[in-house]
Amino acid sequence: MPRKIIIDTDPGQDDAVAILLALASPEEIEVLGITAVAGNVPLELTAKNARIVCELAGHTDIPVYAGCDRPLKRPLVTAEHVHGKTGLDGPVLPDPEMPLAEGHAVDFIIETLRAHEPGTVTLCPLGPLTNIATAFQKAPDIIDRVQEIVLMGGAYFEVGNITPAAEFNIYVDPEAADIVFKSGIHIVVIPLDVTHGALVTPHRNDAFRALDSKVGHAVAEMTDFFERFDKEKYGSEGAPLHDPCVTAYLIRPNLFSGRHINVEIETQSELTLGMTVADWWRVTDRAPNAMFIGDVDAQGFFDLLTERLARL
Ligand SMILES: [Ca+2]
Repeated sequence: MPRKIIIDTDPGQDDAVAILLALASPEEIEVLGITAVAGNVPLELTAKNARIVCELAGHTDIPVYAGCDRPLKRPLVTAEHVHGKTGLDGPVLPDPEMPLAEGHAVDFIIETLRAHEPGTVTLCPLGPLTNIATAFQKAPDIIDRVQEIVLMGGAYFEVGNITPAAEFNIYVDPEAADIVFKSGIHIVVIPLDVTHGALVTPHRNDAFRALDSKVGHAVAEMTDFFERFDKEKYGSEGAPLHDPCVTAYLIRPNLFSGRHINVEIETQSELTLGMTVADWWRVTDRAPNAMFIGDVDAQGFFDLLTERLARL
């Protein structure tokens, strides 16, 4: 039985690849819907980009909802410096024809969790956690119904990418992240420590291009685009592909390894706002609340990704 998921996302080229991987993997993943949130770019664009990606995958049947347009308590911080003005800079893709689904993303999350048997729906946040936290605040009864949360966010050894101390998704809405990490739900965290090991090397990007399909070319061009920024920033041989690690984890969890530890979110300090304070070395007696992933079989991940994208 495929796992039922809701993808909560702020596309973003890497979000796009994560969505494509999910839609290409119906044996393992059933996408109940996609909820857009403000993050890499403003909501209007993330809601549009999510539909562009569904159409690219030939999946206009997936409902896409627009959600929260700003963090719970703070002004929105965006990342056009990484993702470009549209959020999906790189390939030339047509504007979507499919409309947004009617209703608010938060209500879709609430109604979907209430409509399914408890413990059968997984949430996959790929952006700031605003939609998820808002749903938990509005309908606390759904918290116990969530099977698991598998999210991209945070960092321990790699520390920060938007500030020296914080990863972008958590930094943008630390109060929302705090609510999610304190929810008691089993959380799998895919931090920068992992994604910085999943670099799109020229050889790996050539493999996408060699698929010689609309999807293969689009993914290669997306990666070409944000690679420029990351290569310059990190001096690495390619850009990390963050969000697809979430959907890859759902398909092949044994590509990943980590530790069940306590993770708390800094919401007060100006200096370290949005830091994921991860007790990797278990130096406190704070109760574990997350499976914090520390390592990925990078080649296994790229082999899976290329094999699945070939299906679209
Ligand atoms: Ca994202």
